[in-house]
Amino acid sequence: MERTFVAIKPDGVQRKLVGEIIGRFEAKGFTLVGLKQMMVPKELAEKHYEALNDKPFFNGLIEFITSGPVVAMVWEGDGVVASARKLIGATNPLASEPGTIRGDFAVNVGRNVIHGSDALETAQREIALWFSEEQLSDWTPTMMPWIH
Ligand code: 3AN
Repeated sequence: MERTFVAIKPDGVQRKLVGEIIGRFEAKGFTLVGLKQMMVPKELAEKHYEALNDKPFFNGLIEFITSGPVVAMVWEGDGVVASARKLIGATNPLASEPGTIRGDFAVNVGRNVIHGSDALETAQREIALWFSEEQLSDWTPTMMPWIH
């Protein structure tokens, strides 16, 4: 089953958007298999964003992502990598459609609330970077007869 990595950035946590964002992924039908709030070590931030390390905004991005708690998640479901990107919206919130998370809650590309893996291989890399195997629950809602 497909999995993707999603992280609510420090601005999203500061603005109390955690419940709203988790609710959108649940309502869509995806399954939460990993969740933790953490202060991000600088080394992890630099590895996560290593593809952007030649960009002029790289240092500011690392400073921002390590400035407060991040809520890191792994979501599972059919087509979840591309679908999560749709739920999240375009990188620049001014270009994100209303109805998307960034379209509804953000205006600034440097404070765009949330990250989602951009492809299947990226998702696998990011999940392995942020989570250990034992931090992920291997489950499906339908395997639990006491609620279905
Ligand atoms: P996405 O997060 O939509 O995959 P990327 O991978 O191009 O977009 O950028 C990663 C992060 O870098 C963005 N979420 C954003 O926080 C930051 N970023 C991208 N472009 C800029 C920019 N022009 N100025 C400041 N920060 C940026």
